[in-house]
Amino acid sequence: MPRVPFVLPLLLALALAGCSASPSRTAADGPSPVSRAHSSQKGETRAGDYADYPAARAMVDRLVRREGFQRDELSRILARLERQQRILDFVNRPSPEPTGKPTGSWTRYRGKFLTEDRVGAGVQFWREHEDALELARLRYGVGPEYVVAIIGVETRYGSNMGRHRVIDALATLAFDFPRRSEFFTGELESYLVMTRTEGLDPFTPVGSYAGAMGLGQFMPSSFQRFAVDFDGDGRRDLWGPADAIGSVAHYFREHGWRMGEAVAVPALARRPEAAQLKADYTTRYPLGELSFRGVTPASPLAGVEEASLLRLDAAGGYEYWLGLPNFYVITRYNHSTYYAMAVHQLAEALRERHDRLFGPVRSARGEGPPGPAM
Ligand SMILES: [Ca+2]
Repeated sequence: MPRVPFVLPLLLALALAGCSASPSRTAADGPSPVSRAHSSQKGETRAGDYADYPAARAMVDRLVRREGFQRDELSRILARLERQQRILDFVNRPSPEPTGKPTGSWTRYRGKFLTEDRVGAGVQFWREHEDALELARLRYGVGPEYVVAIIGVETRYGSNMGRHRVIDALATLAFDFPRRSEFFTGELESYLVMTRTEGLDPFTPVGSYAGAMGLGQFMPSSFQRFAVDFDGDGRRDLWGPADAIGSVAHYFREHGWRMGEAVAVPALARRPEAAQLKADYTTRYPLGELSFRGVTPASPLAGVEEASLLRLDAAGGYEYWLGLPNFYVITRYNHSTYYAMAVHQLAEALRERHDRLFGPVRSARGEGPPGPAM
């Protein structure tokens, strides 16, 4: 989700999505069982769970002052917000202690995304939206396989876009999750601006537990900065495939995607000391230093002088890769080595399957002339 500085590993998000069985609700449904339980514990009378929160009132002041909102309009919205205790329970639960030993976590993570089902559905999505994907390639210089892979990992091509009412999710994390309150308060403000701009009822959209929306799971601030109206209907609609495709490609371009360049290459680690080297998408090693430490690319890397060292905790032992600038771009979507590698490997599987079935249409690996900027 651009997100998307996402606060938790996607795997945990998936776990929550999996246990989120309740259908999306509307305000007319009344308080959720969770909110009601919370309110009765504190003996409160419900008038919106956040109507009297100082932080919520301060947000109203800012939106009135900076964005020209009507105060009474915002007060009516505050009066309908519902705390989502389930989200708080999820984000506050203890994370597992790192053991420092291989656990095969990458193999399990990869297995969720690199499935026959997800590759097949991705190629179908690609065919259905070929025109928009081709336009995105020309305009932003991002190959279709990476746009499709992002949408595939985020929402399985739009089939699982989340069931949480976005405004409640954002308010809950803004006002009841201190560690990230600044971030989510900003997102809630961006959301209210977005729904006003787009003419949406702020209580209608549903998304992830963190307020990520649509096929590409954009956070509201990313909507403001990177969403595009790609089908020309005058609206930026994250739930519409064409706008989602254009917006994901635009996000990549703005974060420095380099058309046609490699993303990551497998590496060989010839000495056990490799396990001691710091390894994740933020690292930068000159290839000469890595070679000195026994880590070399499995195939020649022309024109590359430095790379990130990536260590994947695969069943059967660590797997090493070298991450290139495009790999880092994928992590701007979700700050996780595993996430970016799953996107990369799904993209490669999609490209291979697509080209085998339909031929390498137009260009391979997103290569081609850059189009005019929007
Ligand atoms: Ca549109």
